[in-house]
Amino acid sequence: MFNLILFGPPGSGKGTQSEKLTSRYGLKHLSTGDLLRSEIAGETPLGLAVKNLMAEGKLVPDEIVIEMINSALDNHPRVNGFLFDGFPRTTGQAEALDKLLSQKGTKISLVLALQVSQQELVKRLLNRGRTSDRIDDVSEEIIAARIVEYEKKTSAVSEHYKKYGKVEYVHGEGSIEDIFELLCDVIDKKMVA
Ligand code: B4P
Repeated sequence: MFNLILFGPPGSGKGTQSEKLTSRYGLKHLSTGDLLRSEIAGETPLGLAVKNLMAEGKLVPDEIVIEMINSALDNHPRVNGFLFDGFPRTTGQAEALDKLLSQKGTKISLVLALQVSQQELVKRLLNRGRTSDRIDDVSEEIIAARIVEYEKKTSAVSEHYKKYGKVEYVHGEGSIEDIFELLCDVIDKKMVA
C-alpha cells in the first residue's frame, strides 16, 4: 500500500491537489474536513457538536476525528492506499494514525508538505469565502484564527514525521497544474525507491 499525507496550512491547496492526486494514483481520498462538513450538512449529533468550533476556526477534538478515520479505514479494506487530506492535524492524531495503520500491517509512505506564504493563504480563503458556503472562510478574523491553530497545534506534525525521514517540502504557489506536477515528481521518485 502507498499511504500519503498531504500536509499544509489552511488554504495551501490540500483539497484541490488531493482530487487530482487520487485520480492519478488510484488512492482513496480521506478528508477530515469533508467528513466533518457532511456531518454538519446532515445535521447529525456529531455535526451539531462540531459546527460552532469549525465556524470559529478551531480544531475539532482529536477523539472525534480519530474515530472518523478509524471507521473510514475499516470501510475500505481493499484499496491501493490512502491519501490523508487535513489529517493528522495534531501530534496526538499522528500517533493515533501510526498505530491504526500498524494494526493493519501498513504505514505512512510519504508526507508532502505544501509551503505557501500567509499573505497568499488569506487571499485564497477570502476569495473562496465570497463564492462558497464554507462557514470558516467568511471573515479575515476566522481565517487568522485557523492560521493560529495551525501554527500552535498542526505545524508540529511535520516534525513528528521528519524524525522518520518521511517529509518532502513542495512550493505551493503558482498554477494548480504546475504544483500538481511537482507533487507527482516527488511521489513517482518515492514509489520507485
Ligand atoms: P479543511 O477542510 O482541511 O480545510 P482547509 O485547511 O481550508 O484546506 P482546503 O483543503 O479546504 O483548502 P485548499 O487549500 O485546497 O479543514 C477545515 C476545518 O475542519 C478546520 O479548520 C477544522 O476546524 C476542521 N478539521 C478538519 N480536519 C481536522 C482534524 N484532523 N482535526 C481537527 N479539526 C479538523 O484550497 C483553498 C482555496 O485555494 C480554494 O479556493 C482553492 O481553489 C484555492 N487554491 C488552491 N490551490 C491554488 C493555487 N495554486 N492558486 C490559487 N488558488 C488556489
